[in-house]
Amino acid sequence: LTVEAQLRRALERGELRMVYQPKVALASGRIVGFEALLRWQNAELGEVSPVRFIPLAERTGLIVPIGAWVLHETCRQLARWNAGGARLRVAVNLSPRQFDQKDLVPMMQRCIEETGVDAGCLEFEITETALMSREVEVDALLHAIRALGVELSIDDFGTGYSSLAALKRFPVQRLKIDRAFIRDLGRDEDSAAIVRSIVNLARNLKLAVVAEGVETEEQLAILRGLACDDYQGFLFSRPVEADVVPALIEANR
Ligand code: G
Ligand code: G
Ligand code: MN
Ligand code: NA
Repeated sequence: LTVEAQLRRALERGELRMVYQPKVALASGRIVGFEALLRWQNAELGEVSPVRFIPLAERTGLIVPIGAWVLHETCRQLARWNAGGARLRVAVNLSPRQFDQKDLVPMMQRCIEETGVDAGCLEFEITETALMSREVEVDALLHAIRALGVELSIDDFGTGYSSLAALKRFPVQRLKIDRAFIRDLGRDEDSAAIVRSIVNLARNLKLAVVAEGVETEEQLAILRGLACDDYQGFLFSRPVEADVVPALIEANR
């Protein structure tokens, strides 16, 4: 079987699962939420990286049923984690191919209703490149998604070409600084200047700002000095299996 044929069967065979990477408030060190990340374990292919199969899913349109499964599964977990009154926020990645799905917003609404998740605790991450490639139509779609009560963040920020006008107009609540800039923090001064500029830009636009790919204490110290809100990265935790999440939260209290 080709990889595509294998991917077509992955859903019905139960080969997909979500893992969750904590996002932590810089000031308090508390877990504020997670990013949900898709994993595919196949008998023949082993564990296939999303870097490989997400583009395939996008090309073939499989991202539509897979994206619906991702959202339903994540909402189901989030509703359970928050059942005791917690208000963890979980972010799901949206592919630009899903923008073409006619019933995208109704599908999202169904997920929220069926799982009973608090929409205010759900977030979608959309890459800056995806947003800017189709600025005009995307605008209305973002407003429709936002009207569900969910939050929106711009992923991999700093790698695309957002106009300030677009940033101001899009109904987004958060910027995620691309990890390429975080990687070079402490190594080159340009990266520190870029990160500082993004944090200031977010402040001025009243957006929250998250650093991704934090791997060292040095990077964390620099981010703290810049008053970045939250961070995510291997330094705190790699993405973990769903059943590990409650213990991780408990240990972080
Ligand atoms: O999990 P990992 O860090 O290997 O992810 C690699 C890439 O795959 C990232 O760009 C991430 O955004 C993307 N990705 C992971 N899970 C999902 C998902 O559920 N949906 C979409 N559209 N992209 C995902
Ligand atoms: O593009 P997106 O931000 O959705 O990508 C998330 C990806 O980043 C996942 O594949 C995740 O495994 C990866 N990731 C998360 N933390 C780190 C980190 O500290 N270092 C590196 N190199 N990758 C990370
Ligand atoms: Mn992401
Ligand atoms: Na990212």
